[in-house]
Amino acid sequence: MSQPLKIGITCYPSLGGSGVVATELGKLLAEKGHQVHFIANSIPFRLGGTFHKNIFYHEVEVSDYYVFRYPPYEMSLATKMAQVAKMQQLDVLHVHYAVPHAVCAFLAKQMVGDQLKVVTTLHGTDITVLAQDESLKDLIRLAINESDAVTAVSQDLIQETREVLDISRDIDLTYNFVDKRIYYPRDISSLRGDYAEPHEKILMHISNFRPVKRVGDVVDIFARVHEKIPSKLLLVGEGPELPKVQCKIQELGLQEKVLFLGKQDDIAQVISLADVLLLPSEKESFGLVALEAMACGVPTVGSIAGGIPELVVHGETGFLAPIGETKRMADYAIQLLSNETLASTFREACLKRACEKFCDGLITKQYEQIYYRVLGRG
Ligand code: GMT
Repeated sequence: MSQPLKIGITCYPSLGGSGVVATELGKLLAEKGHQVHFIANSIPFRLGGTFHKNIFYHEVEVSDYYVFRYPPYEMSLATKMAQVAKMQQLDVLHVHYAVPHAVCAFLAKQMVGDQLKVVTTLHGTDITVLAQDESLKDLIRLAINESDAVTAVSQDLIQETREVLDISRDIDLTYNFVDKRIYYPRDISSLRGDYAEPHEKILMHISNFRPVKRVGDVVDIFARVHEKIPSKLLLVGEGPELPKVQCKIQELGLQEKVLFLGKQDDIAQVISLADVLLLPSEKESFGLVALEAMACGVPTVGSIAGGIPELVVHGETGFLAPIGETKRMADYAIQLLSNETLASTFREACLKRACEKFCDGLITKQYEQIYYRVLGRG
């Protein structure tokens, strides 16, 4: 390996795809011998309580000085980034999300000096939601333009970033990835009976139940599938749309057929229970959950939105239809669930694609190359 680096990572530490990607990347970099310093407001959940060699955690504490109407989190974060960078002599600060993390990294760099290189990874919401707000646009553009390198998790997100923010700089494509030691088809034989009868198929949806996930469509798709195929729907996660979804399930009389599993940590185990994953999102910059499913041999039926088509190959590792076309999605799911040969072909294709295109080793190496490049050691 080239010289080990000292890398600071800032991400949203709670449950969510960007936090998962950032934390798993940090763990893999640490395993490769780099020193990784997480700078966040709480310990990233994927670090758990276990000890990891080469991983350090620096907590951001927000000042509650009485003249502040709102606690100035961003100032505290920028200051902490600069302190850690100076104290630990960080080479690179890798921030996930432009707002507020890349903005804070920009400030930290002003305090530390140009030797600190900033790499920003765009995960979606900062472009697809926040950059639509005119009052934030200039700030997001500044944070992106001032980063030493910018990466985005799909080609679609790169294009949207260029269009929405009128940005012309280079943006590297760094897809989401899965650790193949964790994401593989798990043996669920002793567990499956707790969720479905032997003759029933299992459809699954996993998300944060935000409107953008269109969980109502998940229920519509399931209602149609259930008319033709004995099946259960497992809903994993929690979020603002959950009460509405519960009402819809009651109205359709499907309450015996839909199980709510709440938030789950061991997604590989849970996802291995599924015959099909449903992801009919309105927007989805990549769709990490569909990759997690793919790596466990589970095909996705979903929408042609954002980066999903870059991940799911229509007719090979899943089926895709335009956003909101729940009948078509249901027909695709029925096709998969009623044909064992087709299901097993898709399963094999899923395992192959996840391993070849989105494995941890490949993507970690891409990030390392970007770090060395911005440091002039590429
Ligand atoms: O899916 C979410 O809403 C969570 C969000 C996040 O901030 O963690 O996920 C985003 O980043 C993930 C990791 O890059 C992507 O796989 C998700 O597609 C993306 N979510 C959206 O674009 C809605």
